[in-house]
Amino acid sequence: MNGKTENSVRLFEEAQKYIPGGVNSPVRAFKAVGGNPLFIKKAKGSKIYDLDNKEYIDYVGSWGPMILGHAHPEVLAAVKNTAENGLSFGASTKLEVELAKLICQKIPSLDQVRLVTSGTEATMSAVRLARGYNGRDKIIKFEGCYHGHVDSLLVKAGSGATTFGVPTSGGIPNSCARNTIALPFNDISRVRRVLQDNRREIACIIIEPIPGNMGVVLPQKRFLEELRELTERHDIVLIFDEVMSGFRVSPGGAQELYNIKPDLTCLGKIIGGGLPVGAFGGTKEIMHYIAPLGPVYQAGTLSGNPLAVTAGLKTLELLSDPSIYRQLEQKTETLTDGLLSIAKINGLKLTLNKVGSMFTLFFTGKTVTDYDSALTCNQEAFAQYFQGMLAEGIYLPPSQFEANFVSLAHTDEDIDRTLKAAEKVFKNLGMK
Ligand code: KE4
Repeated sequence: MNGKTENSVRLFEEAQKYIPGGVNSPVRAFKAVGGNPLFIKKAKGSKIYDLDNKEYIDYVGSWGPMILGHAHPEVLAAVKNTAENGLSFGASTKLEVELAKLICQKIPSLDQVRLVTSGTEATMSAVRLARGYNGRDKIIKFEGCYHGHVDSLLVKAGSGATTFGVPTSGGIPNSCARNTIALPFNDISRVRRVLQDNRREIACIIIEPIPGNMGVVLPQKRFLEELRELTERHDIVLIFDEVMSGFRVSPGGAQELYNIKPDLTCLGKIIGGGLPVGAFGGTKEIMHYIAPLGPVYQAGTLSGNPLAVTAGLKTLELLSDPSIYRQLEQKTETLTDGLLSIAKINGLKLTLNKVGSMFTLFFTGKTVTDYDSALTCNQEAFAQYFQGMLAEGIYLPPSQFEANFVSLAHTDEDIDRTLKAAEKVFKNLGMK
């Protein structure tokens, strides 16, 4: 046992008595990388601290929300202030109107948004809305994309589903899965063929415009534009799942970066600033199909919760200086350029994909443009890399099929320390 994490080891044993697998979300279990998951006591800026007070430079960032860094003083102060007035009312508040308005101002494709409490709720509701809007049943998603644990979307899904080799989850009735068509990302000819064969049967196409859940993969030239052209031609609702990329890759998300206007957008993570907020939104024409205006039901006890909305509002306000995204990109570029050159010096053939401040280092010499190429990675080598970096005080996502996140709080010194750790780890790996 690594003496340094004995309190985490002990608590993990206790946790497994009361929580399946000892975790409340599978990817936290370290199953893909081995060893004992860490239990975190606190976090500040770019650092997290485990129960044994060991400090780590954190590149998980709660899987995306902590773009400003952990425990930002202004976010904490705003949440504490709101908490003084009560936690939840089950009635509307001014705060949720302010957040909805700010999101619509930042993302021009949104006339309206509905706030929910997770990315899963956002994507589940968006798919139901698309089906209710055009009365069709079938949906298209892309292999390796993960849209939360929604029955109809847990087909060839990425993130934890791929990490544990169950891209299509148990417990999903055939009647549900058979309406979901999973196609290779970046393959527009396959999309074209499927639309020909399923004329007027496809309700929506849902996509992570920049997938982060098979690791980070970039859309190839014109893929997204052609997808938009095809969905317009076939009257199919195009849903951008920007739960991860929204407010991460640019102030207006991937749709701003690639200048595409989807019909619906799903958001989460950063818009909650670390507290539970998701959202789905789009054109008034479609959004007016949602209850209480229209026939598509959707609801939530804690939707628009004042505390969560406060954390999201303050986070988005602090992100409103566009120069922030250039700073994030520069930090990420220094780190990723360094990782690749150290890997090369040690004879490691690795591929790195990045957009803005999210990136993935793939343990394969192939370029990674879709799910199949991502699956060529050497997961054993990745696990050794993960554990080696952890021993050096660097906390990475515990799966090859996830994104790393750089925050505004990551300093040049953090990046230097990370690259020094990589020098040691890659040297050992290179000798194997
Ligand atoms: P949540 O229900 O976990 O808030 O969001 C689901 C979701 C939807 N869409 C995208 C593009 C996502 O990345 C996610 C969730 N991301 C994972 C990490 N890849 C959350 C981490 C976890 O499952 O514990």
